[in-house]
Amino acid sequence: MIDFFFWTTPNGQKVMICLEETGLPYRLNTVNISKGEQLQADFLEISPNNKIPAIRDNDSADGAPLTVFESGAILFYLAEKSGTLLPLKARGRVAAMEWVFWQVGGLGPMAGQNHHFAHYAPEKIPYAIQRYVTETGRLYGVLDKRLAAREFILGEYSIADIAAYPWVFDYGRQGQDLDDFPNVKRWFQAISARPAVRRAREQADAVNIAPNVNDQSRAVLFGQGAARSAARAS
Ligand SMILES: N[C@@H](CCC(=O)N[C@@H](CS)C(=O)NCC(=O)O)C(=O)O
Repeated sequence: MIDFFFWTTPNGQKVMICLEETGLPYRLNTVNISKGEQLQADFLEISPNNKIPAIRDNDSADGAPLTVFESGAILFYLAEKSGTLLPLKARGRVAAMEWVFWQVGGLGPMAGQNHHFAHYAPEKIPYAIQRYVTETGRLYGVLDKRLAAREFILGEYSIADIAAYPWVFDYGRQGQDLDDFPNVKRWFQAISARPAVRRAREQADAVNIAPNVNDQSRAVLFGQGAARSAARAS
């Protein structure tokens, strides 16, 4: 059994989809990041960067519980454990690394800042909003080009698609129009129709339908800073 530490965000959704696709048995543990549950000591033992998602595999290969934080690392771990969603040959594996790293280092952080400045920041800063809407659009364009000659990012459906999909899910909130990216649109519709993806969405909606952003959650999520990290560590 895998313990899955989850909240209903795109990064949490990636791992939820992956678990549903692989069929690996798991137990859902919610970590309400708006209330600061990611800062509790037992969670920090598993995820020292105080972020979801994280997992603990209680049936790891060597028999001892194995914890994994960072969504990209978790996707690779689950794909390898299940023997699915990852190409077997070296070239395909390299492409999987390229596109999962592209998502965790590019699409995720840029779309995340896009959400932040457009929807969560207490003041509207036009330059910041424009900067991240433009960069998100550029990344959609990169994905669109990649998908022009392929059904999915690596050809076959894989963890590269699972990594990117939840970050495209909110395209409207990111100031993007999928009609500008026809290959992304086709890809998005194909993934949205997958039963595992639907199950993952239903589970997320059952946990938390409305995003909970208020002054208190803003203080928890956006007021951490180095001083708080140091205080926690001591
Ligand atoms: N690079 C990390 C990012 C994870 C992340 O940003 N998680 C957010 C939710 S999507 C979180 O837990 N935030 C809580 C916090 O910052 O305190 C990953 O890919 O796993």
